[in-house]
Amino acid sequence: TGYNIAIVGATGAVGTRIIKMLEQSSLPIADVKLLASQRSAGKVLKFAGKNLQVQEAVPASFEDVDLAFFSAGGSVSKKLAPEAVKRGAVVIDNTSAFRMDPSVPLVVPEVNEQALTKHQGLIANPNCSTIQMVVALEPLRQEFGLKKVIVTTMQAVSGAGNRAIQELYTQTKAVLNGEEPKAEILPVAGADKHFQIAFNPLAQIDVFEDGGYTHEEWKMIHETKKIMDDEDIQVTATCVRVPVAISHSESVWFELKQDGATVAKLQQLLSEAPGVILRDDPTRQIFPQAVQAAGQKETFVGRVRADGEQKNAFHLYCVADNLLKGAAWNSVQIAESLDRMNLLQIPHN
Ligand code: A2P
Ligand code: 11C
Repeated sequence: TGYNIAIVGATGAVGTRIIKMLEQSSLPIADVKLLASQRSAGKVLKFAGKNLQVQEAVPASFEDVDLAFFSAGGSVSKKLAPEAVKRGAVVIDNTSAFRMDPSVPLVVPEVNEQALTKHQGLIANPNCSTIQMVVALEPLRQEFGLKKVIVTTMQAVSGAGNRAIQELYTQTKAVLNGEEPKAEILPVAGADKHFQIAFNPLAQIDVFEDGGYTHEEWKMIHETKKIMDDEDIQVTATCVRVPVAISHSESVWFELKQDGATVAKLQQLLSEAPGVILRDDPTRQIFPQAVQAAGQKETFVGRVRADGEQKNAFHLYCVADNLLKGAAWNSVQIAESLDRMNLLQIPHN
């Protein structure tokens, strides 16, 4: 016995990794259905050694599905996730479509697994840059309380999908060959202007909102408060796209509520925290690196140090694979939590 599972966006940067994470998962699986757009219908992908044909995602695809992972963009989720729920599936949505809906739990299992108990068929997976930051901050918040966070991100192009990875490679080759690099996707697909990402960090991820913040920055601010269930945490963010294929890196300044924290105590808490690997030893040049985090499920944390000027304030640097902990692994981890907490329907025979 096991669950009938559907993956919407199975051909994408995140979808292909959901396939991998499910292959490695202890979740009981009866059947897997790979869904994408009409363009990919008929394409063959492997699941656990078996060839599976990709099908076009339509409402009827979700008949008999117990668990559906969505990672095909917000508009696809808005259209099809309610259709899946209507047909009895539990949806784990990796897009921003439903994240701020008060009836939808926004879950990072290391932080707020218990929020799953209130699910009504739909669960949202947070934005990749938010997830790794809250994994790193939660053990410190548990011990000392969290007052304020100022984060600057260095985000990999894979956050914008497979086509953005291709764009980085093609532009890099062009620049190295002395040719003019063509920009067609970043910073935001479909926007009026596109800019070179090769050898050129871009301080725009997603669209600009009122007040000069980008939507990515808005997500980090509001998702953090929702996941930590504390509207009083002060959060502000600057999100930057860098010419890296995989893994987001973040410089995080934070102020704790209570007195008494030391660098050694914070390092100890991080070394014992679920989902965290502490990589912090300046004497041996040890700190987290994007290339080392790529392909791993954990959040790597280092450079823990005191502000030096302000009491109870510290810095840390965290790095995680944006496609795994930032997306595919966090989603599959949510499914494992649901299964363990008996929050999914009885599996099919
Ligand atoms: P397809 O391969 O058919 O275009 P990425 O994040 O790497 O850009 O991937 C996006 C994923 O979302 C792909 O699997 C893509 O499928 C899927 N997708 C895009 N548009 C739709 C749609 N209208 N319906 C279903 N899946 C879609
Ligand atoms: C990026 N964080 O790096 C984005 C990708 O809200 O799920 C994920 C967007 C989201 O471009």
